[in-house]
Amino acid sequence: MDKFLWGGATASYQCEGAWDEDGKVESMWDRYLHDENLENGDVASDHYHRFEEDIRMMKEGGQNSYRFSLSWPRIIRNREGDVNEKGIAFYKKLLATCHEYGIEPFVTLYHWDLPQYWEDTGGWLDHGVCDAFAHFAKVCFDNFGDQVTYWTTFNEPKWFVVNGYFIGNYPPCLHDVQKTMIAAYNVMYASALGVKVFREGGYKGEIGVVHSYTPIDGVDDTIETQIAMRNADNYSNNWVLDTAVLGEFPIDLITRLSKDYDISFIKAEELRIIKKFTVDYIGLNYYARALVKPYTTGETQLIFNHTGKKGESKILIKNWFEQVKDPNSEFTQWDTEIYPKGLQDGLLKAYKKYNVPIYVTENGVGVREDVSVDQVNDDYRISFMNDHINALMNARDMGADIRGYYAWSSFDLYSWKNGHEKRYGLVAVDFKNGLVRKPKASYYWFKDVITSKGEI
Ligand code: BGP
Repeated sequence: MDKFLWGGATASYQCEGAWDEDGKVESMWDRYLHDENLENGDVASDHYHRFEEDIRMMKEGGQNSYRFSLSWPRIIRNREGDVNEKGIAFYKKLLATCHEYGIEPFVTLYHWDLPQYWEDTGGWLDHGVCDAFAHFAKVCFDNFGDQVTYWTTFNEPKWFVVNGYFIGNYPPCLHDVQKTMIAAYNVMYASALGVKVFREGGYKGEIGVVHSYTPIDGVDDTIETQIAMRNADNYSNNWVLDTAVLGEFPIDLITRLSKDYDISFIKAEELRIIKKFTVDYIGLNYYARALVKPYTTGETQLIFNHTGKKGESKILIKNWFEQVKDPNSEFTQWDTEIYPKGLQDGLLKAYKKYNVPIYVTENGVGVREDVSVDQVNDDYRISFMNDHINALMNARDMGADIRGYYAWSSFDLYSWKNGHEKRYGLVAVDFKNGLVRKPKASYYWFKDVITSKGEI
């Protein structure tokens, strides 16, 4: 058995900065945040220039892996698919540095920074983007295939599709069920195309998908609640995981949607590709579960907390489900429930259903922190990670094939729409003071955990 992967995760837009350097073109997030005059990732953690220091700190922190994403607009210059050689050179250098320090790269192709030249014609609503993604994937496999063993097609299809097209808090900021369905379909088809290119090219290694996993619990065991739970599971999990692993969209979900919406965009020949090219593993990002109950009387209300003022979030979908708060649970300033047991239950459930290796590809807690001190004493993060790592180990002891754990995030970085003050890092980045890096207490604690558990 390969070694257990221990590390941290990041994403290109959230940490690299250098937003227009060395031939990188605009991404949809560059355009959106600039146009809206919101805090952006133009500089972020400046990982583009400081990756050597960041990777060295990973090594010194006992980690053996680093999960990060490649920026499509840094690698492909235009709709014709021309390659930016400077972008390729950057990632080759980054990957070589990982290997120099004995850090196994775990590489995501798409972590939300779609090139603006695709967003201009509808982004994930434009079916042409699927083949463009396959081309981008091939360029990456061809150029980095000898440096990478672990590939991920997409980070969290559910999160960027639902937030972008249904809730409307991420670009392109739509509230449109029909468009949400089309974007979701195109993303899952593009993911299968990525797997197809990988298999047909005979590249070495494994390819998977990373999902924002929300295990579902119900408030009681009535049949109405069980229906609400199934609805919530279809909304949150099944359309990504069933499709990527089993090769099928959940048929009850499609049947239900087909009553009110047009599903003629689903093509038989594309369903055959989805069925044939399934993933080797799943990456599960776990922040919290959802506790749900039926919701039949009021209107749909979707409110996402981007301010860090407790109590703002709402997910109520008419005739589907309502997400409620467990009065016995603790919640973060951003309304995320702290519920480690959900990770244990969720891993066991996912392994039983899908029977493929699982990596916990993100887990962490976002808080405001004063990073001007010599060392941030983030005991809340230590306790959060400790409880979640124990939950992972329990699931593993109970038979689930779990092969890695990644803290979100390796170091402080930009948080989508929240700016830089919602911090998750094991290493503090002082954004107001020269981007100086300082390990937090959790970094040293994590090192001890890795050393004591070893290559389990
Ligand atoms: C996941 C994303 C990450 C990261 C994390 C924390 O959904 O994959 O990119 O941002 O969540 O979320 P946030 O920054 O919104 O608090």
